[in-house]
Amino acid sequence: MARRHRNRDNNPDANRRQGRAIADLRQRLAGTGRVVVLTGAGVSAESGIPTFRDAQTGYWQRFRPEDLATAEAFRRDPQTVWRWYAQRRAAVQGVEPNPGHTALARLENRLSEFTLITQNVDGLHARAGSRRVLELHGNLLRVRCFSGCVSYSVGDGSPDARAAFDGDSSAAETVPEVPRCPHCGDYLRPDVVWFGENLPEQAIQRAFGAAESADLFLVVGTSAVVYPAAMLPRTALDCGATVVEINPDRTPLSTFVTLSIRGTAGEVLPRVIV
Ligand code: BV8
Ligand code: ZN
Repeated sequence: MARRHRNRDNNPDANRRQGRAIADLRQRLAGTGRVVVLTGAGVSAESGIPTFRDAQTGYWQRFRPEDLATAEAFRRDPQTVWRWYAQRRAAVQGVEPNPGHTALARLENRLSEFTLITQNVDGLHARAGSRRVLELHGNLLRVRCFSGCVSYSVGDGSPDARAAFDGDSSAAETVPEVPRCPHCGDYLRPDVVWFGENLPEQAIQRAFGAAESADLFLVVGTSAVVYPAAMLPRTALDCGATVVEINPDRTPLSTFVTLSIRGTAGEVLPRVIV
């Protein structure tokens, strides 16, 4: 389960600081034109999805995510990598968006110039009602032919699509056969961006365009160590935006940003976006 962050109730000073910072951000939001939000795995933690750097549990303890999330790992051992993603797909479909996700969907409905950029692959922003989401790292709920012939989303009704996800529900117990492309016979693979792979051109270009023209750039729930996504807040800062971080922990961004709010997405965002 995602790490529980230290309870702030027993620290009145921290609470006062957090309260002031939240009021400050609420005020900045009220008078702002172009708002851009970048989210990371921390936004989904309160939905019960472990963050990318949370310790892996059970069978997956022996692997580091970075070692599984590569094309080389898949080519070397497709069944193990496919199974890891099948379990994550099943886990994501078994949880709900949290108040942090729904607050961001509310914000999108209020603002005429709003961009939501996510590193997350869990599809929870869309399920919370966010309509325009730039998914920099793809989406767990889609698979595609490794050679690019075809792609299927969970819920697609075609027999080929259903066959692609057949093994998901039992992925925890059995090692499913990795499904193959019905056109070329290559393996199907998760439609996510692995380490060492380029990000979707249009998504990353639009993300940098938004960062360069942002008035207010909000960074929520990311350790800011994965590139090029981690460049976005710095780009926004360099281009004159106000950059605000929401994270229970410090990150490499914390010293650079205009305001750093120590708190969780599910707790802070609904108090900022009321
Ligand atoms: C690229 C999909 C060009 C898969 C992901 C050497 C060789 C090759 C590349 C590199 C290299 N050195 C560096 C690179 C670049 C590399 C990179 O950045 N590596 C890092 C590890 C140094 N990047 C790439 O490879 C990218 N591609 O550069 O292409 C290229 C091409 C060829 C050769 C060279 C370059 C591709 C990166 C995309 C990787 N795919 N996901 C999958 O999910 O399985 S990234 C993965 O990490 C997830 O998407 C995740 O979102 C992302 C970032 O992590 P975070 O979201 O920040 O999550 P994390 O767990 O780290 O942190 C959570 C945070 O939340 C914490 O701060 C925590 O305090 C906070 N938190 C916890 N609870 C809460 C909370 N916050 C709020 N509320 C809470 N309740
Ligand atoms: Zn194919």
